[in-house]
Amino acid sequence: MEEKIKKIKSQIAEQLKSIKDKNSLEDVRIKFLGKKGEVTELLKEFKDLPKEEKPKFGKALNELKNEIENSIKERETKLKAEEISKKLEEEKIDVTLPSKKIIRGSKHPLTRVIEEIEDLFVSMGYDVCSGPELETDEFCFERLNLPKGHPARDMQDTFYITTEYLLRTQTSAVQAHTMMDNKEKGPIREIVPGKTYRREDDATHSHQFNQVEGLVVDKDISFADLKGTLEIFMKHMLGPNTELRFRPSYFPFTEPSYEVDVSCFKCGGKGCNLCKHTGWIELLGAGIVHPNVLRMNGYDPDVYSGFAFGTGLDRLAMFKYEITDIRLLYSNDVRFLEQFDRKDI
Ligand code: FA5
Repeated sequence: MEEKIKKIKSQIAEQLKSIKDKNSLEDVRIKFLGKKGEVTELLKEFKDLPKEEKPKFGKALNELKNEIENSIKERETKLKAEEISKKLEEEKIDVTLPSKKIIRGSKHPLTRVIEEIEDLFVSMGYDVCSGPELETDEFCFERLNLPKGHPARDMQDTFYITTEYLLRTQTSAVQAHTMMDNKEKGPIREIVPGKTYRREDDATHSHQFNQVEGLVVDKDISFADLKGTLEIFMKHMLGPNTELRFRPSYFPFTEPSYEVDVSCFKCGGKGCNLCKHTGWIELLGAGIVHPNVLRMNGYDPDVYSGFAFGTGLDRLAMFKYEITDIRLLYSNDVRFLEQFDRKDI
């Protein structure tokens, strides 16, 4: 019996050393302590021992059983610890590695230009207004002194939905809405940035583009007010040395009408590729609101006068950022959009 106990002790120590997982540990437990295990067999043999040997081997067997149970428990605890540290090792992250670069967007050049214009005019007491892009012939043309069949309609061909509904060709269409909606027929100071549409498509003309309209109606509004306002507007957008040149032109809704050129901000008026060596860049249409337009939209032209102007925002953005093809503004090419400063997002 003594020999057997010794042998089991050395066996168990040896076997527990090579245990790698819970299942093999359970196998060892069954091998020694299970129903037919080696220690259980010894306990059976114990019954047949002579009486005088029983106390000695009873104690030894009990000790053996406790020793095996403790060793298995100890091994189990170690296994668990090993498992945890293995898992931690696998999940280890190197916090010193550089992080993934977050790609931030940048504001579209048109958005920049629109926001810049809005901030300026709001600071001068103007409202920022909008109107429908799907417009009626009445508001886009008729109420702007362009009756059906008027030859000036040819300058602005558009997309007709029906004979009455069309995609507006100019933000001037909102002029009539504002005058009609103003029930008190009081003063108006508004700018209208928005999308406009024409049947055109090339490097400087797009079928969809953006304009900003300006309208002021009040008593005693004169050409001087228009000139001063446009000077502030253009100097703010293109630099303090910008000069303006008013050329007589024709728009049915203003009289007199002007096309307004700005001195080339790239060459300062000396002549360069941008201004086609003329020193001037054509940027705005403007004029004194035609009495017919005031009258048709509920204002008495003997009491009120006004000025209006309109400019293409795409063209303004193209000049400001030296963009050569208008289609780049609408092609959503990230390489193009990325070039604009991100500081002020
Ligand atoms: C007008 O649209 C007038 N409503 C402007 C106006 C307002 C005059 C108030 C008087 C009083 P015009 O057709 O010239 O005018 O267009 C104004 C600007 O829109 C042009 O100078 C140009 O910058 C821009 N524009 C016109 N067509 C296109 C197009 N297809 N693509 C891009 N920009 C365009």
